[in-house]
Amino acid sequence: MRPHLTAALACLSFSGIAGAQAFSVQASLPDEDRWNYPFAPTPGTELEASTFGATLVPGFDDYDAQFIVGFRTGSVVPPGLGEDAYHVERCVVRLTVANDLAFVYDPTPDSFRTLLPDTDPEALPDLDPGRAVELFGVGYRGAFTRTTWFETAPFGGAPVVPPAQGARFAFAGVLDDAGAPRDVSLKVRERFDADPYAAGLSAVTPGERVPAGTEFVFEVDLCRSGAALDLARGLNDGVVRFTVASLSPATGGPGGGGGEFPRWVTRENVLALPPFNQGASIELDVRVGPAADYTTTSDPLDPLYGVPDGVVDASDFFFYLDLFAAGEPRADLTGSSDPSDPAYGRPDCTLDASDFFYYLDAFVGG
Ligand SMILES: [Ca+2]
Ligand SMILES: [Ca+2]
Ligand SMILES: [Ca+2]
Repeated sequence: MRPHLTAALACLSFSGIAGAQAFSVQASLPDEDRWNYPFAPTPGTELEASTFGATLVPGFDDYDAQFIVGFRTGSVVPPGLGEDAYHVERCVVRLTVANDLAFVYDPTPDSFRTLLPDTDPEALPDLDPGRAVELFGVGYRGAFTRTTWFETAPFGGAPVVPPAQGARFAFAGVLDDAGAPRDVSLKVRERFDADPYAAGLSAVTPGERVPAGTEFVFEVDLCRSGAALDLARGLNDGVVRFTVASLSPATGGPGGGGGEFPRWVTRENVLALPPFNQGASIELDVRVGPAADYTTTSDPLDPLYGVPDGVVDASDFFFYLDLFAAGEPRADLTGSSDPSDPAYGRPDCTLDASDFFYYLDAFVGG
């Protein structure tokens, strides 16, 4: 059976797709970072970027001060192969806190209900002190797209409510089930819970104040809020970006005035350089090419075992069977076996029969 399958599939070649392999993006500094705040005096070149909320304040977004970090990936991961060609298997972003003991560590995002006034019938108490630092994607509006936006781009267009509500050209976003970006900047007023791609975790004890120099680690949940698709689109365009945001309380005034909110080290800060290396960093592993391509060889002793080669053949099929049988997260390829379902082809962190049938479809279709 096996030799026959090998022969039958030898004609399935994808040698026309350049760079169909696995890649690891590692950057200790972003290529762009920006304090994405309507009143930033020198947007894109600040030495620190704060994140805080203007929750329920008319004229401002709930996530008022956001921080965008971006990494150019085109020199490592070949761009332009189509979003379906990028199978992200891991993505971790790290940031470092610049201010000392200014805010309280909360590792878990709070419901929007905890930010409503007590008199609101939907209000809930915040049972853990502080507000989480959340990692979202970036959505674009107005004149900008992922490929045209830049670090020092203008903040936004005409506000929905002056001076700054609903105006930003690049906003904290998630992807909905259909893959369309949704602005989460006004989530409290719009009354929904936006699932971030990740919540920032640190070594600080929850509820304690965070010392300067503390690292926050964001392990992207690829099954959440369209994160995998968003990253695939970014890799296709040669740049991946994230919005860091927190609904930390601010007391008003320029730059948030006072308040219990974090400030982050930007790439322009001397602390971002060696030996400190406190700028935003990324580690991203991606398999590029046909979804069904996992390996070059079926020989576990060959160094190319588990290295995709752009060719889909029987060795890939048996490799996938092993992954699937072992319950490996890498075998999770879809949330549905129905091609008309938006979850088709998008990992859902559940390994079941639909993944296996998806693999079969991908294998037959290349
Ligand atoms: Ca909390
Ligand atoms: Ca292969
Ligand atoms: Ca699945």
